Amino acid sequence: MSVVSAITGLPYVGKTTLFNLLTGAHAATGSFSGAEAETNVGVAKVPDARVDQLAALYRPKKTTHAEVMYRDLGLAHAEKPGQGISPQKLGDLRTADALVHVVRAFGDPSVPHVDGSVDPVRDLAAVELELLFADHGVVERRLERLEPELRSAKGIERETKEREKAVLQKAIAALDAERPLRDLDLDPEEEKAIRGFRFLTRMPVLVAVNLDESDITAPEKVLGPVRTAAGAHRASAVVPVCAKIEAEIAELPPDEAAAFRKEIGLAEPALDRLIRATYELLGLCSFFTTGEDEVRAWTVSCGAPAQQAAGAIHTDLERGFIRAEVIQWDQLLKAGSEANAKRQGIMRIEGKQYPIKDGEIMHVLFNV
Ligand SMILES: Nc1nc2c(ncn2[C@@H]2O[C@H](COP(=O)(O)OP(=O)(O)OP(=O)(O)O)[C@@H](O)[C@H]2O)c(=O)[nH]1
Ligand SMILES: [Mg+2]
Repeated sequence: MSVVSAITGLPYVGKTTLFNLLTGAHAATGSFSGAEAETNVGVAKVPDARVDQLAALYRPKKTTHAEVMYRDLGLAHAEKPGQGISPQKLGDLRTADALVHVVRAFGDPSVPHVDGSVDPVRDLAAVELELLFADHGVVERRLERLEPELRSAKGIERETKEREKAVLQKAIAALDAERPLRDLDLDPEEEKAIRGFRFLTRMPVLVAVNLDESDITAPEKVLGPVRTAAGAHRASAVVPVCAKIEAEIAELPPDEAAAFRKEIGLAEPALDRLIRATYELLGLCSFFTTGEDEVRAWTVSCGAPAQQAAGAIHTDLERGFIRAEVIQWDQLLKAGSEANAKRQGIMRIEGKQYPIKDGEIMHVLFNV
């Protein structure tokens, strides 16, 4: 699986600047046309030093990092909530795995703010409200259409629709109270009944707080209130970024970039922080396949059964899965080679149900 993150937020908060920084793209910034512009699409390589170390051992023909796809889509500054997202952008949002909300915390007077002042907590609430309205509209329309359908439905079909109606009523009650659907407790059956709607307020949210350069070394003053606001809801995380300066740094050669980061007090690139938070938020892990041809990282849900994880590589491997040879990446590095690891008995044989862990190397034996 390749993870898809949708970058959203009010106009002119630094979404495209962040997108460029993450994906190495050069999409136009500062044009104030994000809401009308086409969605920018780009791919970020997931930084993973383990992959690089494994590549140094195997010296493969090809080294492939995992990827996260980013979509940069603007919201219009709506007079009334519910008018800010165009239908096409709604689709781009709904089909993502996670949202990245960019909120502006930088003061720069040369960059206008649509609401006249810098207030990341207010902006966060404004965007949430916009998403709430979008979901509310979907639930309302579906409930209206369900009534006549229910009158003619029978048997199992009727039961299914009754269940859908009950969950949608729970949903609308939450939305009426301005609670995002992430906060709704649903059992697996209920979850299944509404999964297809891909509600925006049920998606995990990463709040990227676009800081002033001067706040990098002591960001909590700014981040604290955002953490409190975001933390009031489930499935959310807060990550500081400094989009403009970090985008400039990302253009430098790696050693110069590292020196510059150190100088201004940034411990690591924004990409590393954002991707780590995304994986944590979505409960994702990486496992590796290794060999002379390719060393490669794959993304799966943490604890996925080995057979299902094999499906990330190829459906044949899942279908014809027999067993897997598994070892933690650092144990293999310590052993120096797979042959040594086998001799030492630290390369284990695992079956279909084995829950894969972060950092494991897996060789799948299969037969189709
Ligand atoms: N000082 C400062 N300016 C920034 C920062 N991030 C972005 N900007 C500036 O803010 C303006 C808007 O940035 P964009 O990245 O285009 O913002 P956007 O959210 O994509 O805007 P739209 O797509 O038009 O809604 C540009 O002039 C950027 O250079 C930052 O961290 N600090
Ligand atoms: Mg933009």
